[in-house]
Amino acid sequence: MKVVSLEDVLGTKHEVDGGNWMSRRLIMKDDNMGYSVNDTIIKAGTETHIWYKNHLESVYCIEGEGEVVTLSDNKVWPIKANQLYALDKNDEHLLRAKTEMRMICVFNPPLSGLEVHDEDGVYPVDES
Ligand code: 9YT
Repeated sequence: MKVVSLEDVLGTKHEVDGGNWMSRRLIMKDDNMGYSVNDTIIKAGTETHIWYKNHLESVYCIEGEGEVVTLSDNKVWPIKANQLYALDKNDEHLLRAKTEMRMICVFNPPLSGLEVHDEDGVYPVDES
């Protein structure tokens, strides 16, 4: 087994600055777990357009509050600490952070670890 500390990732290439968010990549594709795990900070007062067309993502909020708007139906989903949302339909959405939010993000298939969103809020397929 292995143990990964947040401190192992801070200041490395696996601490990825997405502008509205900082994603600390704890488990990645090369760990061969079949999923990846990030500890992500969403900056207070931001709105981020996200559309993971190539990935399923579960997001567990452990600090802060905000909301998700699913764009297929314009539904607003308030999210606060101790709640998880699952983008089980590759849902295109807006993520609005009312306060700073800390999220544990699990991706299937796993991220390689260096991804940032493209202009549509998408992560590319990792074909390596
Ligand atoms: C919660 C969320 O989707 N934030 C965007 C960053 C992404 N989850 C990541 O790579 O950690």
